[in-house]
Amino acid sequence: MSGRLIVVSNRIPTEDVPSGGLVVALHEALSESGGLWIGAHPEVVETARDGLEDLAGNGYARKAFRLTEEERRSYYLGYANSVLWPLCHRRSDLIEFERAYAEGYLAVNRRVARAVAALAGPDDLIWIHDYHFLPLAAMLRARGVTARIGLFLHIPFPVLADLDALPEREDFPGWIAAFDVVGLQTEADVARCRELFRAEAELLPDGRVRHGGRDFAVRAFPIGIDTEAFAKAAAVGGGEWLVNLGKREDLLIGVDRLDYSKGLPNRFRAMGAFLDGQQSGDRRASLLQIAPPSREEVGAYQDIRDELERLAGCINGRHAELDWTPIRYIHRGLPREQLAVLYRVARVGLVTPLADGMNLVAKEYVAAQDPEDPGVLVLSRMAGAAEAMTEALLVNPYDIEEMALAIDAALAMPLAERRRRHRALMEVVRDTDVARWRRRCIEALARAERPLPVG
Ligand code: GDG
Repeated sequence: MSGRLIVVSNRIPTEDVPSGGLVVALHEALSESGGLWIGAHPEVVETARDGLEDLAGNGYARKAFRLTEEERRSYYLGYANSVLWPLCHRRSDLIEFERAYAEGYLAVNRRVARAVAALAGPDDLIWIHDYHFLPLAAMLRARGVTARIGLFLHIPFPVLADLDALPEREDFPGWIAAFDVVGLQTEADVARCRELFRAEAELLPDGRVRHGGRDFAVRAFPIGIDTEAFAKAAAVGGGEWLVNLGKREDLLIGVDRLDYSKGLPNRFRAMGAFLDGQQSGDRRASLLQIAPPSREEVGAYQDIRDELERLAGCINGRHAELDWTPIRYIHRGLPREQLAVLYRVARVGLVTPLADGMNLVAKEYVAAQDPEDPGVLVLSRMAGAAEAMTEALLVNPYDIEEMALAIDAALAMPLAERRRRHRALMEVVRDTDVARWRRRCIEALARAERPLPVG
């Protein structure tokens, strides 16, 4: 690679050695190639300012753009998380519009475009992450940037019909077409993206799309985790209390940011339905749900929290005994090492989103298992992960009864079948390891033809 790698993402690590799968993968990519990472400064400022501020970096440069409180509301909480997030997750009913949202979103993207255009050379690879920066490539092109620009969209590509709920519907195809490589999580996402362009662009025989005089590629790059590191962390063991937790009862585990896309209320209902069908002599099964808070300033996130607390109270009220509570719901994050061990102790991993770009928890659960005596993954068909992880027990997250039956089947599954399914799932997890994912994405971008200047 002759130029630098320039990564743009909303979140940028501020610590020396970052944690978290994606952040680690990007950190490694940049450490290898000595590039530059641009993201939002974690603290807001009084008045908007242009340019980038240097953050302490280790082996590569980190630079941050600043947001005002108003921009955090309009760009981040507003347009990104109250318009684009529900739109892409098929929840247009939860979209909240304010004129200021689109204005703030575009203004922040323009400011980032000015800063990136000022420092990007023609041989650099610009790799942009997620729905916070959809118009960024178009803005960079308008400023004459000829470098290769890639997008990786971590969330589902929107369904064509849903796009009508976007006030910027007319501009959307032009935003996407300004990238050279549009990286998506699954083949289903690729199909949705191509459907958008089928009517208004030319689909080339080599799979690329020709729109507005330029060609770009749309490809699936399923993301994964740092498999070996996670498996190792899980195998360390977590002390006596954890082992006992697993021995006393059959543990089911769920780990999700508290987000309406993750299907938590239906998961609780399915657990309730499963318990309803249990006989009094049956071994006890309980669900440990870890759901750290997320985007709490957005109304829809407060609603889901209330709903979940009500449901947990209701199901526990019906089934709990003096020495046993069937649903343990922890509304706070746990350290990563503890999560890894809990996954391993749990006999069933419940991953039942209503919509999800990929879902890394599904992969973490599989990687954490003891291959000799693995637990069972119950996985929603609506998660991107389900496209390849077909040896999980796949369920429809809207069908409470089916999920209750899957819980039953998972707890009763014989060892030989558990091992066979786990082997197959582990192959998928290894094949999509985050280091491989990152290499595939960057290679595709490096191989893309250099775009011609606009105009
Ligand atoms: C977006 C897309 C896509 C969760 N609770 C705790 C904790 N976590 C960690 C998990 C996992 C990560 O957060 C969540 O990743 P997911 O993939 O499940 O979901 P999103 O946050 O919605 O991520 C998604 C992903 O981007 C990557 O492209 O897969 O579809 O929506 O790693 O373990 N970590 C710790 N404590 C917690 O309590 N330490």
